[in-house]
Amino acid sequence: MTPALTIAGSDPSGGAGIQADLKTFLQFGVYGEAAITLLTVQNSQRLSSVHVLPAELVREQIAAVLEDIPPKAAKTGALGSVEIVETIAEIAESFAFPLVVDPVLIGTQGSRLLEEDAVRVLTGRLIPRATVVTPNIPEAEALTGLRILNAEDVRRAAVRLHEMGARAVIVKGGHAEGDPTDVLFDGAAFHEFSSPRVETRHTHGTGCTHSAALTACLALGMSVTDAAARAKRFVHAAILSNPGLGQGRGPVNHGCYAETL
Ligand code: PXL
Repeated sequence: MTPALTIAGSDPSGGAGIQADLKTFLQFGVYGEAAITLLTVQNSQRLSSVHVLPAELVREQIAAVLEDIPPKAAKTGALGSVEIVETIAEIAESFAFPLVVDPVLIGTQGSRLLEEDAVRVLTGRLIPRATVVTPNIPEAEALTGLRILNAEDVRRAAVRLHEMGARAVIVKGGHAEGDPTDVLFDGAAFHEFSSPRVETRHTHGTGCTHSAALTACLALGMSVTDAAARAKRFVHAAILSNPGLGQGRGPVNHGCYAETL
């Protein structure tokens, strides 16, 4: 089995964070490893608290994994603090495998999952280490300072994030109007991946599920373009077949692999 590592926060309701990542990895036949950065207390209706772990503990978890079962790809999700972002940026210099940076700033419930000051460290230190960075539109705006109102703005933000040092950028289109289009820029060309919009409130964990599927595909040796197409199809199927759980913004179906073949 091919191992992959997630460095992310815990969502006890199972929709987002490491829980979403591990379920998604397994769907691709990938062996999941998880270094935890923070604990949230949340369900589909509310997020009541966030408890960020000491950066040293995050460093030790990653070191333990790397020395024994080194992954073929890794992803980062919610990172919590400046110190954790700095620690991962430092360790990532020696990663011999692709790194997906999902620049989680604010959770589905509107709470900050990364200190405001950490945005500067994320753009200055971690994004330059990313094989792929996967912002949604609000995250792309926060990271670049650009307003994104149309398709041209999306491309401009993708170019800006590439200039910051990410080898490739996927700006996810779910927050725009109409059918969502993900835009991939790899420094040479733009690629677009579209799917029909699904009208549902059950979208909790879409971002995590997307970056986990992307990471699994990279771990399996796919190109970034193929992995981006696959991750897009997986998230669409996961939303479409959501299990209808929860009284608020319920989770997607992480077990939808068969529907994407
Ligand atoms: O979707 C971003 C995200 C990441 N990580 C954790 C989360 C969320 C959203 O709620 O809870 C732990």
